Amino acid sequence: MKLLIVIVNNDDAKAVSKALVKNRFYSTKLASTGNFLLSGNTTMLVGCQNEEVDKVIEVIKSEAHQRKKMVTPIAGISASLLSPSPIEVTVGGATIFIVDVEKFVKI
Ligand code: 2BA
Repeated sequence: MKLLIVIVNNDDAKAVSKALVKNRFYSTKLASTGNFLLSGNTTMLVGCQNEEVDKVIEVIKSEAHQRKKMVTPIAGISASLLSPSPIEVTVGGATIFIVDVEKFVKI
């Protein structure tokens, strides 16, 4: 079994959630904050069988699209390290960590 830790932009979170449910995958959503932009994103925990990992990634990919955005670092670490001028960052898409699950129980 695998656990996918999926970080998606809040703009894509609803569509990704719906697509996961539609494809019968179980998931848990956590409100999270990106440390660079300090803007809200959504972290999803998706537990699935090893052979389902590619399908989960495909479902996420179909709903989370990368796009470029100009942002001005105004707060937090990025603001103190970078110039105050707007910078281009890639937002959207998904960042996915895939980890082995040693044991899974539901009681
Ligand atoms: P944030 O940390 O707010 O980062 C938002 C976007 O800003 C990133 O998009 C990337 O395009 C840019 N960025 C982040 N750190 C940067 C840096 N040190 N220098 C220049 N540009 C930087 P994504 O890479 O798509 O990441 C989206 C969100 O996924 C991140 O939000 C963070 O919450 C999470 N994330 C991405 N990579 C991670 C990692 N290796 N570990 C933990 N969380 C990660």
